[in-house]
Amino acid sequence: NVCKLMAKQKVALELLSFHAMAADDDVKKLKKAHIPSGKYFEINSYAFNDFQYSDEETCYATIRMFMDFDLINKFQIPYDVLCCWVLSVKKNYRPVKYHNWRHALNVAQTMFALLKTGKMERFMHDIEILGLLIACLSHDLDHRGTNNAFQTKAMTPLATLYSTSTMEHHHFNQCAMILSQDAANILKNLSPSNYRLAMSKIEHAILATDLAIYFKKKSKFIEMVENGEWDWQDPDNKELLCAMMMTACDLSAIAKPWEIQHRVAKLVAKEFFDQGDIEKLQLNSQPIDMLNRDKKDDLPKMQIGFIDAICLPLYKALSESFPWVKPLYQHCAENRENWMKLAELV
Ligand code: 5BB
Ligand code: ZN
Repeated sequence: NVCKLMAKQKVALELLSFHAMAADDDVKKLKKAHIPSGKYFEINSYAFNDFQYSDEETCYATIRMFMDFDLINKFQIPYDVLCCWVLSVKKNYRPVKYHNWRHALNVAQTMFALLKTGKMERFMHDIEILGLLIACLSHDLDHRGTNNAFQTKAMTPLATLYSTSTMEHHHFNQCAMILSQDAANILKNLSPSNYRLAMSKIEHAILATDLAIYFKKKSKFIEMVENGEWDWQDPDNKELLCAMMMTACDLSAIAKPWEIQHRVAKLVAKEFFDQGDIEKLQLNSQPIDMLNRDKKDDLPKMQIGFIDAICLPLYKALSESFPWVKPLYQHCAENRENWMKLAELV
């Protein structure tokens, strides 16, 4: 297929110019740094707040998560390789308003909290914990602040290359590219079979962050939970559970304390409106309300719709099978109340 080949070539060219590994000096500096405790970062808390930390500290918090799961020992990750990987991942996020490195860190931290505070660790093998952490940190790599529908509408090379889950395939590709660099390959000491297993877990987890995939899978999950069928060791069920966990983490800004949720929602809106502006000006099309800055007063109403249709059902189902996850559900419900007040619906 000539069209696809050309798209591939175009994407490859784009990557050559953008793709960046961490600089040697930055790796050396991070390697020497003292890593503060998990307590310092409140890394176990569902109320983790990245706004208070410097860029350096976000790297320390990331490394702390690998330490506190003992992944460095268990998978023989050379410490300088871990430092290089973290810095390279961070560098391959773009400075867009919402889908940036801070979002990736927050998603990974919520996964950490689900596993530790939510006590879901006991359902996972070490390789799954490693895969989930890597997937969370990598799941939006090289996001351009525009969604899948935009890629299709604007006929970007990425949309030609991947017709469904366009961005998510690209995020995984970026993730694999960073890992393919020897200096950043934190999986280098895994056995070949474990390596393949980790990569396939990572791929599934990243692709699961496409909301379209979530919509396809959620009914089965909710049904299983309602029927009290909780054999999470069954491979199919485990894959479904990991997918639901990825979405729960990806959307977890909605389940933060109100001050954080309010601030993040405004960042999400800004990024959406930037896309809407491009659609108006470059594609000459009328963006949907969510992307249209003329509809910015509808933000509280949209958040309520988002919470009711997507977030609350997910956190409810998760906390029914994992009671220690309940705080996410409660925060989300509280935020719904606050948005109701702002929408002047109460
Ligand atoms: C979400 C699904 N979408 C295809 C249509 C719109 N909906 S929504 O009505 O539930 C909606 C969600 C509408 C507005 C929203 O934000 C306005 C600022 C949101 C929303 N989405 N609000 C949030 O706080 C967050 Br977090 C999110 C998730 C954003 C990332 C979703 C990436 C999807 C890419 C396809
Ligand atoms: Zn995301």
